[in-house]
Amino acid sequence: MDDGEKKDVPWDEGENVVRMIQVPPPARLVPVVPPLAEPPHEAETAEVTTEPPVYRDEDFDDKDDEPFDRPNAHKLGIIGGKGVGKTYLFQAMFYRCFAGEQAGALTRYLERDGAHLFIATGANNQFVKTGKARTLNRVNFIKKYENWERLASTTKVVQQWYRCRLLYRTGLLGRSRTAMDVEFLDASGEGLLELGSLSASDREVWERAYLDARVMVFCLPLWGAFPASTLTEEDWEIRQSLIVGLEQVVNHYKDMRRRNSRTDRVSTILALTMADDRRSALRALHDSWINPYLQSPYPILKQLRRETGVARYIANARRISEALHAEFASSRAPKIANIPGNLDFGGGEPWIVPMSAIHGERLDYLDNKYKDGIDDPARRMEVRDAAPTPVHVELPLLLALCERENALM
Ligand SMILES: Nc1nc2c(ncn2[C@@H]2O[C@H](COP(=O)(O)OP(=O)(O)OP(=O)(O)O)[C@@H](O)[C@H]2O)c(=O)[nH]1
Ligand SMILES: [Mg+2]
Repeated sequence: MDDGEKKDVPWDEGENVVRMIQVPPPARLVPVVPPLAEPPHEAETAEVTTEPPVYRDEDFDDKDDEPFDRPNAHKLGIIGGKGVGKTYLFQAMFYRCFAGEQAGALTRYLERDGAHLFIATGANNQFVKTGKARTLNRVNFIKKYENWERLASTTKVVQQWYRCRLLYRTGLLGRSRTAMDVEFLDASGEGLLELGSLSASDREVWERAYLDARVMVFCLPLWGAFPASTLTEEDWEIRQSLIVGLEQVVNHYKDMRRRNSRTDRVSTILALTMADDRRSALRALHDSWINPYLQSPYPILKQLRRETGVARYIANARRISEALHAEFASSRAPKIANIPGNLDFGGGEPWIVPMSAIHGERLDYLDNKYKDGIDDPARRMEVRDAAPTPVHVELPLLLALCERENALM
């Protein structure tokens, strides 16, 4: 039986859940982003063979000696099983914050040039000791993402530790300046997070990365939770492994807290990644919450900059989250219905946020069209001026900010 097959919830009935993003954009702003190319007929999810990120000297802006560990860093953990979109999500988050003016709902808070990126260099080759922080060249960091190059799956040996420092304004008049350091371990789903059993050193890395995180983002592709009935046999199998992977990751997280007798409250976000993917059954959600943003992001980003924009955005996000809670609760499959309840670590049930880091069909289309790879001049021409559009990836950062300032949540 098709255990996960769902009828769409009536997203647009009653109160108009996402009225804000359905407002037609002003005509003159529409051409800013070229329309997305037609998807290929057979969208393949290519096996990733690209090189892992190896940072060279030119990737660093300077060689400062700042320690990576800062006692008042606000830790945000992003975890999930293999291939759920963690690496893309972090890239997309940074891309969205890079220019404060284009940071959507974060624009109101972010300083101009308010997003900075550091990488831990490790100490004595011990990954668990993060050592010094080196400033990363931000333009190089997002280069592959911006050029639609497929990012490699994160293996255990290429895991990296990042810190994204967001300088922002607080206070009634926005005159106080402060910083939030978001730490992110780009961990390997296969090599660390969803391992069947963890070694002592794996546990150390887990604890170092996630024990003190105030906000935890658990990733699961939207289509994995709510698959369309047209899924292929292969996709059904992948879907099963996505759900097994999430359960494993949550078990490790719970064990870690138990081992360390931690009962402190952690806010959780269930990131339903890849919400642009057609394999999801929730087409109305896609059409109202993802697609308008994907098609013309700039008018929406502009609306979100306003104070009323932020409040409405959070209100809309809350309604989407509530509707998805109802959707999970009504699933016929216990393994799906149980997911939100499994993510309550004293901070209440999670916010559920469908998001898209990159338009997957276009990524597949470019891979299929340019077999000669990324250096094909025609490909370069095609991707120039048509960078990916991250959709709602800034919400976890906004929620983390609210959490830190005890506001809005
Ligand atoms: N449609 C769509 N596909 C995505 C998106 N993000 C990632 N993907 C696809 O999912 C694949 C895996 O994404 P990653 O970000 O590498 O996944 P990960 O969670 O880091 O996986 P590991 O590094 O193996 O733990 C990518 O190669 C893309 O094909 C998205 O927002 N939309
Ligand atoms: Mg990865």
